[in-house]
Amino acid sequence: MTKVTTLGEFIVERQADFPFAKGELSRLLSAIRLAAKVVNREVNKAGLVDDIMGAAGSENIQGEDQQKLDVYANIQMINALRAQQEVCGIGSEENEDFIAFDQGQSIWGKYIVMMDPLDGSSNIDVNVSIGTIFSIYRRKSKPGSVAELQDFLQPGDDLVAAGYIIYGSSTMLVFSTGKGVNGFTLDPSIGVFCLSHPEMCIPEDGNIYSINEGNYKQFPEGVKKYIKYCQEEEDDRPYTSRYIGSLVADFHRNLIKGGVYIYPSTGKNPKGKLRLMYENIPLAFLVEQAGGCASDGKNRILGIEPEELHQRTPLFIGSKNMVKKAEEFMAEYSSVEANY
Ligand code: AHM
Ligand code: MG
Repeated sequence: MTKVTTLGEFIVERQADFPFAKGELSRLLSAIRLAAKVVNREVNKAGLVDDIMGAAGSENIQGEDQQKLDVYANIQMINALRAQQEVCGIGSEENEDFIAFDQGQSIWGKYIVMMDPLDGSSNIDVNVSIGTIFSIYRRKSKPGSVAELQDFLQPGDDLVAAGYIIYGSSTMLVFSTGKGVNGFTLDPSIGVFCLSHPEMCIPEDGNIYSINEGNYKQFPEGVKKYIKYCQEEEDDRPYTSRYIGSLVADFHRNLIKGGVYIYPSTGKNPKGKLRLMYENIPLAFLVEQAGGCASDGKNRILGIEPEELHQRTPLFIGSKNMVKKAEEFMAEYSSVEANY
């Protein structure tokens, strides 16, 4: 019988790989693993429980409809991490400001966590995959004090770990601590994440492009030209168009099969729709660890110095050669004014 490695075993075995060992990061990942299972339980019965389904009647700070499960996932993640005294603060897409834990042991925590507790929330009530995205940084301020804004506004190059949980046809946790990317699938019969996708690598080339083409008229000229390039009948093209509308699910598919996901600037969202800290940086870290690329169309996502918690940037992410090709089009047509 082949030996199955559980996430718990993997974390212990790889503890020495972590940049600042001592078991802190392991405990933190264990808290995320627990929160993921709790959120997964609720996501899986979303169709059954009226109470959890549907709009909560509140909106998040970006003014979008907030679903009840978003609130639930946010609370579960915060509680699991608060209980772990390794974390001194959390930044969440669902909270306007960062949360600085200000009592007891937590002010000695050396890490901060940024998260999108439930991404793709417009897909909750139609049984389409959704996800949780997280990233972990070392705090900049002194342990023993209350976390400050500077702890949260760190560039992706300073990340120590990031990952996502995808609640799909199966539930997976994919993460990296800067030594490659590994994927674990939840075996629901025993409630354990098992290593199913060791050392994930994204193909250098792919034949999938993922973009909301409904916004076509609002795209920059470079993106329009790149889409036309994807559709040409030449060499291995036309490529296949696949767009779920759940970033984690689109990203996960492209990571495995090869492809590019693009959310560019649009007339409605001149800086793009996706959030640098909660969505773009963690996935950029994972894609680079898997051998791919992520940019805002020009600059590496991980090199961007963040200015605000809820900052948005365009995102071009996926197979190295596809992202580079899209960037070439962006550079070539950069002087053409967007024409909405
Ligand atoms: P959310 O965090 O509010 O769920 O929004 C992010 C989602 C991504 O998961 C997805 O890729 C994108 O928004 C879809 O946006 P659009 O409907 O504009 O294509
Ligand atoms: Mg999101």
